Amino acid sequence: MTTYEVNFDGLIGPTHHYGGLSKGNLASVQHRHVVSSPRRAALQGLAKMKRVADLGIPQAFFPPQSRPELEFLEAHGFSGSPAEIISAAHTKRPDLLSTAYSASAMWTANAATVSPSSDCADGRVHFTPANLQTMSHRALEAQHTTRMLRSIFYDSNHFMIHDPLPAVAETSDEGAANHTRLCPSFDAPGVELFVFGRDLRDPQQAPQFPARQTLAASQIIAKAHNLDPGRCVFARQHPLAIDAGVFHNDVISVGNQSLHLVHEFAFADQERVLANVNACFGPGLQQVIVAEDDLSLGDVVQSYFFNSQLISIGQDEMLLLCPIECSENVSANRLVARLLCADNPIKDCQFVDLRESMQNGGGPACLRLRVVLTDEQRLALPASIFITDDRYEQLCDWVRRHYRERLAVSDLADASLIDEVSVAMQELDQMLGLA
Ligand code: SUG
Repeated sequence: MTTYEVNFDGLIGPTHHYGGLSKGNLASVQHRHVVSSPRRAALQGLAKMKRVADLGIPQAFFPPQSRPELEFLEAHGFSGSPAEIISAAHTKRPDLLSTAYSASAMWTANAATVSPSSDCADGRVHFTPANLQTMSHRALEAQHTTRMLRSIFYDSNHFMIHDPLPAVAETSDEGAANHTRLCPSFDAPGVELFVFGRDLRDPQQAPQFPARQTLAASQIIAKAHNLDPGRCVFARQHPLAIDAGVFHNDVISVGNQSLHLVHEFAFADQERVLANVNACFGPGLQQVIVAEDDLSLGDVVQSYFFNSQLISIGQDEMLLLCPIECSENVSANRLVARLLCADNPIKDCQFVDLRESMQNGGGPACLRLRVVLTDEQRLALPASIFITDDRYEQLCDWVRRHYRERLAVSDLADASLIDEVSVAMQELDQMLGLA
């Protein structure tokens, strides 16, 4: 039985724009109200998916969520026809209109925490959809994500989709972006590293920027997934990192199989954390620590080096799929060159242009949810969500026909956008034939 990792990327939605909605995410704040290009964004995302698929690695996607979320606006007191709601929200609360129109479900690393069947006592793949309760535009995703996961991973012999944790401060959860799995091979039991920013029982050194994940949330998920407690490590994010703009752990460390790349300031109490991970893993784990002198926290956030995808391309061979910004950052570029020459499994590095997503703080790794599957589990999924040459062409064509080239925040007031999006989504539903 073959076991491998499948990347599920978020297909970037037609209302991608720069709302400046995420405090603590420097790119989001810096690009507030810049004019976006939904079409370019989606084509960039699709090109990344195609690049991975062309490596022979199974690549799938999740459809975008339908926007605007009119119920959210109604809950804020707006009423009438959709056009009336949009117009009134635009006049009185443009921030809420931007929230209701956010395409943030594209960052599927925040869709759920996933534990493969070899880690879970009942032999099923477990998913806990993230409640994303810290940011109101992201909290809108959780219910829809749960329904979508249940429709794609519908076979309960293989998959267990839990409910999201209660959307309250105590159980604040952002999914796989704060979860790393290390394993000797994909079919072997792994070590699951859960990273949190806040422990409500120990509020020392709270960062100024929001710490989006709580320890309690990570602990509940580990338990619900039936993980072996001897193979789970819980680590607190370094508050300095959060305040430098590292709002998720996948902006400051990345792991794949037996390789873990970690910045010096990824975790508070870092030595102990890495020693614990090493002890749980057993022999064979390679931990590469990147020093602040080699890549400063400022460059970590500017280049998004750690948000590269670290992809297995053969026995003990990996490819680093970096955001193009790494090639433009002197320190990140030097680091990549050094890693390629050093004794580790990274054999190749490629750069990918995802600037539209990056300007909202979403790099290559943010755009994908990793799911380790056996052949049998993969066969239990709808074939229509996998990227083949034909599907890629079909989706690019769909994007070119339905997405706007430019979208300013003021364009969200244009009532015809609702119909445009709805027509596009109906056609996509038909193409995919999902329940
Ligand atoms: O949650 N940006 C997202 C970026 C998520 C990146 N994901 C990972 N690191 N895995 C966020 O902050 C910006 C939306 C706006 O401002 O319009 C935004 O939501």
